[in-house]
Amino acid sequence: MISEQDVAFYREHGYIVVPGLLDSGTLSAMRQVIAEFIEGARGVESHTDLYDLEPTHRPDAPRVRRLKTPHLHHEIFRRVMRTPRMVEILKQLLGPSGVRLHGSKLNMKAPQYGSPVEWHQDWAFYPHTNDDVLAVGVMLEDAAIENGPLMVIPGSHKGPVYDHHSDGFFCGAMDPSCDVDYSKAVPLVGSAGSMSFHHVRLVHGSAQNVSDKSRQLLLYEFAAADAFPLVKPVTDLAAFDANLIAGESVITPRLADVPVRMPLPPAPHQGSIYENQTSTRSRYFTITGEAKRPAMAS
Ligand SMILES: O=C(O)CCC(=O)C(=O)O
Repeated sequence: MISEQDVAFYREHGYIVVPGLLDSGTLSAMRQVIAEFIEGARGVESHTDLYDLEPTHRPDAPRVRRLKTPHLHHEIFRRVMRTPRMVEILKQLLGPSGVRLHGSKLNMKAPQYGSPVEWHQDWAFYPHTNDDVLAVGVMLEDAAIENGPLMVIPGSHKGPVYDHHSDGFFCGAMDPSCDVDYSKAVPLVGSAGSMSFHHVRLVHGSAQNVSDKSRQLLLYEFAAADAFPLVKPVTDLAAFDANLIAGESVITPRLADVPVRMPLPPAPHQGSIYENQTSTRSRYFTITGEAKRPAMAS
């Protein structure tokens, strides 16, 4: 449980960081599993249902940018997704109807070349019937200012849904010249085992990792049980309900007066936010050094 002041902070600013939610045994077990997954990318030529690869990836020198939907690929991610202390916090933040997993991803930022993520709102990707929806960032390694932590614009979850289009197609990135004051960005830093919670409408992004320290961030997207997705409408209730981690099945979506801009027509480059964002016309974060050079043979 978090305090009433913490809940009020989340409502006001759109995020909160809670330290020490994951124990060191679980963290090291996850690191082992992840190392095996990364090694499994050896020989892989291009993106798959599991791997999103860095632009400098080579089959003989694997560079993995993301594990897609890790909870579908290993039991440990399904277990962590039900961490009791995290679920209690989700119930506090998402309200009484219950909590449902919407999706998961494990973003890796390897030293020197780990890719940036352009400013965006998750809401632009997956609007729901109400915005009691958030993402939990499980820090699997220390997140510090130098290794490309998630950064957020406090209070922006109360503002508009920004245009994430380029040349008439969704591109999953905001135009850096829009009216957001990026000087107000707050880095969500913490030691391994901490978790951040950020509102689905909060503007956020992160820079390339140019440090010598890796940054792995496991993201779970959770929605209130009565928030129904607008982009891929529910047709299989049993499959939908299988993702409930608290509460009961709901077939009466709660409709809130929320601004929605559909991610349509779809981005020309599919597969991940990194791929979607390749079609943006102007970038905020620079891509430098190692991330630009072809990978060296190991
Ligand atoms: O990994 C990061 O730093 C940003 C992740 C993010 O915002 C996303 O994948 O939607």
